Amino acid sequence: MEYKHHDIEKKWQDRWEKDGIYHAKDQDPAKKKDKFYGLIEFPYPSGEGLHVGHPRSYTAIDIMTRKQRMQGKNVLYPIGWDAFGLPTENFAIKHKIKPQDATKKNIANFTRQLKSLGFGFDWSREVDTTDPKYYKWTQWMFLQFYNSFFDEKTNRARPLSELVIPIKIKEQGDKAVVAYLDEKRLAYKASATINWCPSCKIGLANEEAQGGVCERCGGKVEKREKSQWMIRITAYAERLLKDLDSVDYLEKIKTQQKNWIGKSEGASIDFAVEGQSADKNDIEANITVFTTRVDTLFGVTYLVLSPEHAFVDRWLIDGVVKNAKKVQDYREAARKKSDIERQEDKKKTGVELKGVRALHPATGEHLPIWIADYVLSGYGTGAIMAVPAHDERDMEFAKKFKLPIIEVVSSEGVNVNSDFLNGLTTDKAKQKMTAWLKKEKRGSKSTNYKLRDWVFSRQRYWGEPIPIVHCDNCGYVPVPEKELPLELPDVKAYEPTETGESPLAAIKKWVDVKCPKCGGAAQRETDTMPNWAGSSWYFLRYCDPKNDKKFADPDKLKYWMPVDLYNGGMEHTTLHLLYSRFWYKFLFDLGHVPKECGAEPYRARRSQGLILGEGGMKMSKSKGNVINPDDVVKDYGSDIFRVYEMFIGPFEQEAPWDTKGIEGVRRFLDKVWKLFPETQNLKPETRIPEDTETLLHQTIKKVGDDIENMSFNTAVSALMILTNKFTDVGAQKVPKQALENLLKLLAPFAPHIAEELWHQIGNKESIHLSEWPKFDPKKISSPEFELVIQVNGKVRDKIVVRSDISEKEAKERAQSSEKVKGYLAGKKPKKIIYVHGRLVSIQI
Ligand code: ANZ
Ligand code: ZN
Repeated sequence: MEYKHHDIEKKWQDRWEKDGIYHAKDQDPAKKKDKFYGLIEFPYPSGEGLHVGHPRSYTAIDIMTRKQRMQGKNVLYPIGWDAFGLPTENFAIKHKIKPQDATKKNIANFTRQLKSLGFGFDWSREVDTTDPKYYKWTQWMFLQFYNSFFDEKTNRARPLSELVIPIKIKEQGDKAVVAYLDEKRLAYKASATINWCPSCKIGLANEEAQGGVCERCGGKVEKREKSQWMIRITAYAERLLKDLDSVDYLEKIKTQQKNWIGKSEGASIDFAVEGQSADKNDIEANITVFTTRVDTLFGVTYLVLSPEHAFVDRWLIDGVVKNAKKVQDYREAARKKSDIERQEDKKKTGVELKGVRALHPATGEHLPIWIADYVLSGYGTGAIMAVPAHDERDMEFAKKFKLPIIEVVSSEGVNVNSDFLNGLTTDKAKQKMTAWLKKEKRGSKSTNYKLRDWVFSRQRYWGEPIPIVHCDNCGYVPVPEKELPLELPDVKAYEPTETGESPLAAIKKWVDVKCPKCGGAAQRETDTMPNWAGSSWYFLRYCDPKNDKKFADPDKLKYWMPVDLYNGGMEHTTLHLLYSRFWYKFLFDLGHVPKECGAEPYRARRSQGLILGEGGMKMSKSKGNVINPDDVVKDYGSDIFRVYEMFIGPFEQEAPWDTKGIEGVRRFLDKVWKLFPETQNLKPETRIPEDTETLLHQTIKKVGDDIENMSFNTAVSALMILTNKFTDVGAQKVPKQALENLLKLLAPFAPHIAEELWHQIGNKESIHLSEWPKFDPKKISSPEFELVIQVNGKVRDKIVVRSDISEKEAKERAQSSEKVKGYLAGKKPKKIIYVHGRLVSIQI
């Protein structure tokens, strides 16, 4: 009989579903040891359908969870939909349909595709971020952020109701109290310079505008001032950084997160501004800079403010700047550039602010003040002290504008031209200068992070409505919890408005509401959440997906969390992975995630390499080299597809699609298939040839280890070698149990064919619930061997030694043999050679 995947794959998929063999069972948290929670990034159900990249990640974790299950673990391997987002909205606009309907259709298609691949997902726990029953909790969590503050003393979030309001503030009245509270909230509204994509008409977080281009459309991003909801992720910068030490992530993932958080230790220094107040305590009159090189203070020859710096506005208004027109033009030009362009531009630009000067805190010298776009407004204090001799950017700038350059660190690495710092090494100079600044009250130690607060507003339709109402009397008022979910209304048109407002803003009936607090006229917030919101906590919902009283039952969280293994794309390292760690820590702080779950959501994180098109080009519609999983399943079946995706190359590396490679896998599974039909009367008592038995045990060990190490391609090779061996020996000469072990090892990779053959040889239960084979270490390699000892080319003795004997020990043992001693007659050998695992040859 021929191997026909069509005949068996659908059959087993239906049977597995009917028997519910992949359903995870909630258990008592005390039994936590026996659980395994494997997670893949839930897909965005796009109109294009599944990409061949998706199954690479899903198959890998499918294999690992199947092995865990066979090793007796209670496995949770869930699936769901990260379904809000712009592509669906744009698709809906173009085809004049509702995003809701487009999403439904896309999910149905993805479901069909994923089911055809035989993944062991627990479909009973499916979640969908666009389902109001789900986003009710996303909105509830937003309100938790809104109603919390970060307690610097205990380094954790707490309910705003516990915040002590200073008497001074209370005395100023209600307005001051409200302002004080608003300043502390973890979700807050602020006018921020945001990355604005003029083509998508949407504000983007820094993470979504990397390289100065819009992550969604690839177009150029501009700067724009807009009032936005923000989430104070920066409060967690230190914990997000430090706790990386406690998790098992790929090293490159840790590095990327560390760089993104960008901790930088230095000092802030105040430079008084001449002509303004010279009072040292009047902070308003000081330009504060952030520097990592206080030791170079004597090398400062000018200051640079970012063009957006608030002082520039003030001086323009006060009329102190003599060249106002030039300054204004320059600011306008800077606004159009992205931060990346500003940093990377080698051609420095800038304008001196004529009419204001700063005073050097140590020498009292007058320093010119410039604005230049290489100084960013969002980092540090938005102002720098320029040390052209030792900072490359300042050097380029000083050369261009003919500003003085003073060397203060010699090539020997000690300070020069630096008064009381002369002769000190950089470290010592930093210490001394920091102490001096402190004593003079002109500066202090300071730590900066590159991480920015999370821009949480999107001016689009297809996202979770932000559950806030604005009332002229009461300010921002949360939608009462019992009114959640605040559902998206039906809209006629989904296009963003020309002004950049969300389409929701155009629905007066939805916008106008009564204020939940005072009952007066109020308006709903029309911005929606970014699609990173729903994905920040979905792994918690999987633990208890149908709960309508809580986002998840604490006992269920205690049992399942943390996720034991999370796999996903490298492109999500600084976005989703960081956001979700933060979101989790916040819920943890408030006690919504129980202590027993641990401070980190994911114990381990891995990442797959991209699958490229044939020849190694990135797959893309425009190149016409996209491989459609449906076609592969139709032509080859899902088992071959799965095995091929694992065999394509090392899991963490990119790999090009190769039709010849998939043919090779087809031959392999054909061989497995052929091994069985002639074995109707397999004899359990058959004695296995010794070398075949050794290979079997070696393969059990290797496949097991390889799966744990995610070295799937080498595991597949080992299975191929074992199959060839069994074929050569002939199935009749191999005991039934050995053949069963081959099937068990194959089952996680090719679940359908393994199940079919398993039943053909008489088993009744699913192979996926059978026990993972064990190897016998004694049978893997003989632990001893016979060491031959030659003297002048003639064999004089043979001794039995351990197989892991070292060269040194082998030579010593050879020389101390009684027989050999007779030939050596006390003479020192001229030469001794050791041939590993075989002989020692002595020359005298
Ligand atoms: C003087 C100096 C001398 C500096 C020197 C460096 C070398 P990281 O490590 O990235 O934190 N800087 C500070 N704020 C800035 C801003 N808003 N835009 C652009 N540059 C800014 O870098 C800190 C250094 O970057 C600071 O230390 C400052 O230049 C500059 F030999 O001060 B330094
Ligand atoms: Zn009100």
